[in-house]
Amino acid sequence: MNYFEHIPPIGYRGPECDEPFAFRHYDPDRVLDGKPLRDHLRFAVCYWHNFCWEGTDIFGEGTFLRPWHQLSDPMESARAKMDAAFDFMSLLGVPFWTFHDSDIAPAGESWRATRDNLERMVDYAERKMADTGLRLLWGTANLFSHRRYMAGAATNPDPQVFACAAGQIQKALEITHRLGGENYVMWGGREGYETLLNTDLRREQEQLGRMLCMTVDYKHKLGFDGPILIEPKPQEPTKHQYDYDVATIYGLLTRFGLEGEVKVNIEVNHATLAGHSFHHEIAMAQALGLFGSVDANRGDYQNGWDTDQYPNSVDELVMPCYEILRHGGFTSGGFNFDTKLRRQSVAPEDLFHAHIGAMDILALTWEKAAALLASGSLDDARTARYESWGGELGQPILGGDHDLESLAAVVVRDDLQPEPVSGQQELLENRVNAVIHSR
Ligand code: XUL
Ligand code: CO
Repeated sequence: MNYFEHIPPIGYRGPECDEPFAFRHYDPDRVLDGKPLRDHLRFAVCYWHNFCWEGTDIFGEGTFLRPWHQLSDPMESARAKMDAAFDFMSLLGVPFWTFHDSDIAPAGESWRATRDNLERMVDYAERKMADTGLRLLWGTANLFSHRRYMAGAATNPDPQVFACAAGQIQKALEITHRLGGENYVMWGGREGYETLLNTDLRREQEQLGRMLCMTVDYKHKLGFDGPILIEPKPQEPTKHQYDYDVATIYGLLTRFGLEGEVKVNIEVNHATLAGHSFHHEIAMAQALGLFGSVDANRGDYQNGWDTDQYPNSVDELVMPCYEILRHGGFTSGGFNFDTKLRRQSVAPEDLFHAHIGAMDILALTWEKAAALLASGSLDDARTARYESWGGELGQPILGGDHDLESLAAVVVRDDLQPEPVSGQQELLENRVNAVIHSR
């Protein structure tokens, strides 16, 4: 079966090209600041939305009718799905992929059978990765789809469910390590509550802390040197999720002594669901030393849920990209497209149009963000704004040489009457727009 037989490999053809199966901005070999764009952007295709999801929604059946979903033998179907996935990713020319354990292998009658199926599919993936050169950005365990996890995985009231989740994490981390994964992701879609009427908040958060500590311990035992990344999301599917946003995760990590061990995977549409901008979440993660990776997508301004659409706006992405670049760019992370087609986009070609557009927009944005950084205009303004903290009043305050009484004495002695200074927001917005709209 060759589902994408009629599609050519996607290459860079330049901004004037109007051929749909080509990149207009993403030239993977173009060197920017000594590094090819491929290594700056570190694009990854996600397995679940593209190859597992059948185009269902809560009211409607699957619309995609992918051939690998029509096969009756589950392992044959898993192999056909993996063939299609690797064909797609090779034609698209992304360097990385991402998956959940249950995306790549079917569950068996017992845990032993499930783990055997997974092992066989990992063997298959290992060969495909060697043949195509594709690498694994991250792996993860699906601890939210099966009905046993309806009341949480780590935060479940039943310790047997906690144990099942631990077993899945153990195996998923082991196979991520075996496949050379660069990170391991934990998204806690069911780690939260539907109602406080039946929930012991303190206990559930302690259970979550225990699972995180066990995961970090096992990572060290395995010798896996990539970071564990928690992916914040405030709600959906659960009414309230404990990994609400970056700042909340920081609180959990310090509570359980895991600072320095765990970072974050920030998803655009999760940031906006939390009432933040994507820029805010990136900046907060950088400020707290937690930045790891990005699930690149976008929401819909009219909908209050996670629509997981493909990124398509330079204006919306330029400041987040600038924020990533300002702190040195990606290390182990990258841009993973945690994105799904609209349900009416039933043609195989639609998977290409979606990813080509997203990769082009991010490549263009990255160049604009690099130009903004190189111009120094925002950094200069920011440095100037805080300059007096380096002076004779600011230094001793920060150094701990003052207390409230000594500062009160300084205020009275020098009769301090500080003059407000312009924050220059509009000027700075104009500077950003000048870079976005320059040729
Ligand atoms: C759900 C979501 C997940 C994680 C991995 O909103 O983003 O797909 O990225 O479990
Ligand atoms: Co995600």
